[in-house]
Amino acid sequence: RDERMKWWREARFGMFIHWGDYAQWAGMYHGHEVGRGGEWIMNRGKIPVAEYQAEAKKFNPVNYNPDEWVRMAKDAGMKYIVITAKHHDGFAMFKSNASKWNIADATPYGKDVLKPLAAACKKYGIKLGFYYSQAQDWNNPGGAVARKVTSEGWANPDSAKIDAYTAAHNGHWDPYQTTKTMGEYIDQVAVPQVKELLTNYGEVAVLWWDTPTGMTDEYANKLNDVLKLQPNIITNDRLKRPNFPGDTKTPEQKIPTQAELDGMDWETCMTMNGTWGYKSYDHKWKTPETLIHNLCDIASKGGNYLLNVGPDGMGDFPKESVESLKAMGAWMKVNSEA
Ligand code: JFZ
Repeated sequence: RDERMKWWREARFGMFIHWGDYAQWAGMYHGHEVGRGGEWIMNRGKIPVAEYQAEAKKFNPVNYNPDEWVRMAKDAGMKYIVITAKHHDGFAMFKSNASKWNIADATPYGKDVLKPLAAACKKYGIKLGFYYSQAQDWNNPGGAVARKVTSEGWANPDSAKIDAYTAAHNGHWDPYQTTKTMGEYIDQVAVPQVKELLTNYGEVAVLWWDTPTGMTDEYANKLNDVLKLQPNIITNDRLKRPNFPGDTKTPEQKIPTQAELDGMDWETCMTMNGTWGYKSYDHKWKTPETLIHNLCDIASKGGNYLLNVGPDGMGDFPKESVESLKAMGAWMKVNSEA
């Protein structure tokens, strides 16, 4: 284990990338600003499956330049990247044979974006990891939905009806979502897709699970077994609690105090503004000074800082993120030995 964790413990600083078809919605639905993370828009807006999938026919991020993305990470002093291979909306950012709901088959862009990212990471010596939403999936039938009601999103005129439906259907809001069981979803989509991710992209350094809604030990074991395809992979504590602690703890949006540390490896993930996935109107940007301060605080306590970028629907990093990454890189150059 110590051997496997070595690079990660020395890394200190990585880039989280939340990018999916939700980026082109940019936090807006029918002219309404939808609350919370931009990557949650389908759930918060209770957007019907057919409508959400139709919009993907416009997702065409022609500005996507993985070489530039990896260079920005490297110049900032980051040692690894973790990208959302599939977030809760179930949209695979890779060519998948397990579901047509993927960037190669469902969009005019028509290409796997992880392949060229893996190549760029290899070129620049940056480790690559995949975030994979194993339980929640709002478009592949049988996937789970965290039980949240629509009133937290926007004032949908049908919210009373929608709330009643979701309460009766484990959070699902579209009948299509429950046309399969979660067991079928795990066997037909989640397990095959994780196999694809751990087979087709060379070395995968990290598998970052998230929100274990509805997970059973049986499902978790099936997914955990797939990790054997990458013997050196590092995984987090969100596959299923408490029986699958993984290698790393994942405090979110906060830095533990010295007293809270318990000897486990940990990684604070954090947004630069107030959202993981791109929102056009979120301007709550942390200053570069705050970000540098956070990095020092985390490094001094022995943790890692996984700092998020939410590229937009064209494939560009927000300009504020680019500026902050530059500022952090300049500071790193002066203040680190490596
Ligand atoms: C999850 C996702 O729902 C979210 O969209 C994003 O990807 C984030 C990194 O992870 O959100 C969470 C998960 C766990 C906690 C809070 C938000 N938590 O443990 O406090």
